[in-house]
Amino acid sequence: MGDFKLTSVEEFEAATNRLLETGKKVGADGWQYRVANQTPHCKFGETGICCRICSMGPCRITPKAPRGICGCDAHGIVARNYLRFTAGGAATHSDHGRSICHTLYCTAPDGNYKVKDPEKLIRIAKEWGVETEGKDIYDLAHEVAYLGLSEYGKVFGNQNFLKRAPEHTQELWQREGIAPRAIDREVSCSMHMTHMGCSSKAEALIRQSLRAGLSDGWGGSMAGTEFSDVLFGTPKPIDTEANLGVMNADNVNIVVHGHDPALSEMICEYADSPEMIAYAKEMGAKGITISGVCCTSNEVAMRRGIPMAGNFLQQENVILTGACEAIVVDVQCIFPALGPLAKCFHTKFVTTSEIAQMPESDYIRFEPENAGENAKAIVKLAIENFKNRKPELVHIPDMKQKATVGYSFEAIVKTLDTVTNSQVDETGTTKPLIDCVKSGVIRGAVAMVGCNNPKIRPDTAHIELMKKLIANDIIIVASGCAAQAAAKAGLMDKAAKDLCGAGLKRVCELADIPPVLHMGSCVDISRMMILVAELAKDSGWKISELPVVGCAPEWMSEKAVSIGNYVVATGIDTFLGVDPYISGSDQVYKLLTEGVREWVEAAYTIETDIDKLVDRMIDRIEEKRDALGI
Ligand code: MSK
Repeated sequence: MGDFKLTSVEEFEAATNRLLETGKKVGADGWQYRVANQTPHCKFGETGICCRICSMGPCRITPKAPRGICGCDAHGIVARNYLRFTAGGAATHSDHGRSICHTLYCTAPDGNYKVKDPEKLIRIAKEWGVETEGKDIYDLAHEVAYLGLSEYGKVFGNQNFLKRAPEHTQELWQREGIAPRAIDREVSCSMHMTHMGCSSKAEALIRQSLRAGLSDGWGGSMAGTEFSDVLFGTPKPIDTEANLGVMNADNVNIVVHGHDPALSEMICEYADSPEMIAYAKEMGAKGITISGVCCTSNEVAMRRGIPMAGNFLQQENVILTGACEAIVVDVQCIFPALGPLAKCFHTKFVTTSEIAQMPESDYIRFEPENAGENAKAIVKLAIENFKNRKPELVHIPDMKQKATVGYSFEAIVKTLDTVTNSQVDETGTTKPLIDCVKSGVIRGAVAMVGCNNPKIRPDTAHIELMKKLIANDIIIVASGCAAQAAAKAGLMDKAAKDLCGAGLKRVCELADIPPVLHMGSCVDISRMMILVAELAKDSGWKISELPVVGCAPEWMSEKAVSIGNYVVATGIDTFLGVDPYISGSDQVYKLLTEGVREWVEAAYTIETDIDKLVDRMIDRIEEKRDALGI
């Protein structure tokens, strides 16, 4: 096993505690203290039975008051809240995808953004019936981007990307009336259905939750992923490092945080320029280190090998190191706490999007047209801030692990082909992977996704579940903050193969992969949908028959609920470690954990006991194998 050792959650916590000590010296706040102030949480909110959709309330359901003022019961209230939660997530992911489409529309050979993967662009154009012959690649980019943008408000028909699903899945979606139409329509329709005096029937509201989720996973998120690849390149395996130790005390540290790679790509480009490096040296630093937090980090790690400083609940830690010259954010999952926290140090908190504007930040609005000059201005701002560091406050935990990341669908197919084929063909298929599953060398796969949530000891669920799954020969594909948890622990180091069962270990050796494959950011769960769709087509099995499950053990955001809905609606059983505020209605609970199986051949399992959660996933995978007779 050599010198390889996982980093434990206890070690993560010791590092955080040391940083909180620095925070105390400067009067800094932290999420750990705010959680203490906010708990116990309101039981009505927690169980989903508080309704504040109109101004007659808020109404809260109790045994003595079983209906709100309008007469809506607990089931209607819980289901309406659930649908609104989903719509929030679907809108957020999809608007990210829309912004990427806009960036693609703004590409030019001499512009800020260019087409880096023309083959993928041509592939999508052909898939969408766009003539490609003899066309200039930028004209094609604009045409496809325009079509992508039109998917948000298309007047008739369903999402274009649905045709990528196996026919059986498409038939289920049509049969159940959940094939998503225009993306914006599904979000609007969800808000309309939940308005006072519209739907209060749980079944109708849950059905729309699945449709809104599908408009995200097979619509907006898929556009976000595919067009990001066209713009910045389709990820391939690349080595990087993870955890706070990637920051460098001798260098200017710039941390990028959020989700949209359009900003971070440009920051990386300028920070790497000889001009900026020379300027940093002039200002007394040895160089410039860019690192990332949350999904922006996943984006630049996968394409550039930029190190990952941490995941969601570690965002305050990067400032607490006292060595962060600037934390530059785009959209989503950014704590408003960063503004006041940055003021306790010399750190510049730079917001860049009109979608995510926060007090106590420097707002430098980022658009495709000014991306180059503004990225340069931000990098300069950070460099000039180096001199304001307070050396007595600087402490970077000496903690990082090696990780190999960048397993896009294309990269997985190509890499796993090497397990059974010495001659890898140009495109590859998923058949070698299916053979591994059929023979039992790999028992199945878990898509591990989602955030951190203070309700769960941060990262514990991710790491403990992954350890047990790989020991049982179950391969993991991971995205979002779950992926970063794995990377911080060391589970994306190829040496982690020694923690696997004999079968998975052999596959890792032959294919030269870690047992946990980094598939990207939150929107990249669409890559996982493409993977299962191709596995189903190549194997002749239905998606719901594959020994594959989804899991979000520490999820917290509305986006995660939207994701859960499209993963279930695609036919993949999904396991949650945090309750989505539905325990106040046995009807809604039963629908989501059993009833939807009749519609889409999959359902949720909600289990807050992590040991039970992992055992139930393994049991489910083995049940599916038995049913297939493999
Ligand atoms: S960043 S949505 S905390 S995964 Fe995508 Fe992490 Fe969850 Fe945000």
